[in-house]
Amino acid sequence: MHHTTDQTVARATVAPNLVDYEAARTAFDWADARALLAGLPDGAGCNIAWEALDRHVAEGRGGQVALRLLGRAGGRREVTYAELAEQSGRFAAGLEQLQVAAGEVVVVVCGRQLDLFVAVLGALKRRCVVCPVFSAFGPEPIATRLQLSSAAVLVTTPDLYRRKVAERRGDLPALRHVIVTGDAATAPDGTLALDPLLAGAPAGYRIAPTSADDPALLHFTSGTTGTPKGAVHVHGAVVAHHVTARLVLDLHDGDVVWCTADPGWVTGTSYGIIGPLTCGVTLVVDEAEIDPARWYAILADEAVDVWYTAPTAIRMLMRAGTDVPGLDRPRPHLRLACSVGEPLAPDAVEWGERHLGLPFHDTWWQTETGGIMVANFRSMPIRPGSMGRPLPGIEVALVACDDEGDLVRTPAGEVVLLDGAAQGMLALRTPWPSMFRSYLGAPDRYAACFAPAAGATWYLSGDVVRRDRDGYLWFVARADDVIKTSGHLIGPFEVERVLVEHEAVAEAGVYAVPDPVAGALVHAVVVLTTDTVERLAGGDPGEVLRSVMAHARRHLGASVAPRQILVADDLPKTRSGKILRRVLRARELGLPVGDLSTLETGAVQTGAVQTGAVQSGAVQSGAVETGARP
Ligand code: 6R9
Repeated sequence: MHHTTDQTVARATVAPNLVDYEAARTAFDWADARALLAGLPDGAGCNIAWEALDRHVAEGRGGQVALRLLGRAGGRREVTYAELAEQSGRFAAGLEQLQVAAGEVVVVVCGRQLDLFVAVLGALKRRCVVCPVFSAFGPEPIATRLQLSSAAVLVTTPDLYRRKVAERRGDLPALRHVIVTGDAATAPDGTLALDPLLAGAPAGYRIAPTSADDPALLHFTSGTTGTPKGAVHVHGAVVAHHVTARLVLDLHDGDVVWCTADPGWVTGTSYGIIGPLTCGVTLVVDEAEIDPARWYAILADEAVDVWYTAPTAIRMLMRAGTDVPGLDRPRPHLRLACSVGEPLAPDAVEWGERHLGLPFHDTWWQTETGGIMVANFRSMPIRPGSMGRPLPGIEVALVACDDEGDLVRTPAGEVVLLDGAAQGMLALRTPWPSMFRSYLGAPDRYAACFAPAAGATWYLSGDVVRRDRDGYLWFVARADDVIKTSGHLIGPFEVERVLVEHEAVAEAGVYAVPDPVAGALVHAVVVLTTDTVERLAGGDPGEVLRSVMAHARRHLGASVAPRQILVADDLPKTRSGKILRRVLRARELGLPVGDLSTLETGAVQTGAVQTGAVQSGAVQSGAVETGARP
């Protein structure tokens, strides 16, 4: 299917949902946004799955295509709103038959396939708390999330179960049911097959009354220290998913929408499932990994109207060059391309304009915010490199930080809000519908995210940004040590913990180094226990490092494991014993260590000697580019 229409004409026929930013901001009211949703019949409350599916069926749009699933090996399958509503209802009824109660956690570890949508939306109908987990994680991060969530149910594939969960099943006493995709013939021991479960469950599931404050989604995210944090979102978050999908992604009736994010991450849930489905559009879902020629074919053949992707993917397309087949195809439908997850450099915005015929519009948000908070709207001039301006209904502030990046507090414990053009930590005035309501089992960590100022309570994002005179926001840096690699947030502690589990590793420090495509790569420095090196490898640290690398990849998965591991005699630490990851990074990059030595007078140990290095399995005498791709 090739389109010959003039691109600008086709696009111009669709007026933006947000025409005038200032006017929309002034007029906005969350009550009006709430009124865009249907609500459960008979005033029974607000349920995400109802808004995403059954609402459309009830209003006569059940025949509309909800999902267009593109198979890894080719082939495409369309599923209507009515079919997805029925299948997810059957899944909810199946959970009921298994005596899975409202409020229990259902973890979904699954590729981008139909079953994932059935399970996520079905579990929401049952009023379970859905926790999507990235299927490329290794056994360790998956087990950690199953444990921390006390999941009652896991939905996965037989293959993922065998490779990543089976051996850890004994550590998961709360896990009562593992449901695997497919039929009984391929279901491993100790699991239930999804297909017979759906076939045996009754159709016509009726969603029980659901409060907007009932927990609905659990997304694990990473901090600098400690275990991953489980951010809990409620059913009422759908108000924000919906209105931001309209105002920022500019979704209109009949649109074909492609969100490239994996549903194992928050973008893949908020905008790869919920927001677009509540708008009644057709979602393109590609099972395969990124491939430039495939992606250009999808944009053209599927007549994608709105595309939501990430800087790491855009950089990959840019790197692949302009000879890739399909880049020059006409895309008369493509009306808007948006980006999220990392800083979007001006050259990426301009590359879109030159080669796709339209610039990328950057958006900013986090797992904790649940939905887009800052954006370059379709109708607003883009300032390349800027994240844009706050959403209508969202008030931002910049909070003063000192030279070390710590928040400045008044004696009364308030933070200090900066006026006008300034740089500080980005804060959001509470509340808004998709604001996270807790970190599961960690009330202190939750409380630490908020601070009072100017008669309000502010959520502190942890991102340092600059605001220009016109209110556009520009990303500066994270205030903490978390690593964004290929758009995925990785906590250094989770990696360090696995490294030190290796018998030869006494200590480990994990940090980010910049990478032109992935944005950042995970690197590690380890201190080896000399006697173990002697015993295991006759004194050859290279051989031990190879085994540390293999250990990391086996337990963490290749997307989380360090790309490079160096050996040092010791790690730089603060007086209180915290690893100075920023120093490790500065050392590797040959950058000045900065003011840290004055901050921690006499406490920064220098002089760590590199005695070996290993990169993704190969031992190198120095730092060598692997060219390996995520
Ligand atoms: C949605 C998502 C959140 C962190 C956030 C920030 C970084 C997101 C960005 C951006 C620069 C943007 N981030 N959008 N940095 N420009 N437009 O990514 O959620 O995985 O929780 O990550 O990602 O550092 O704090 P999450």
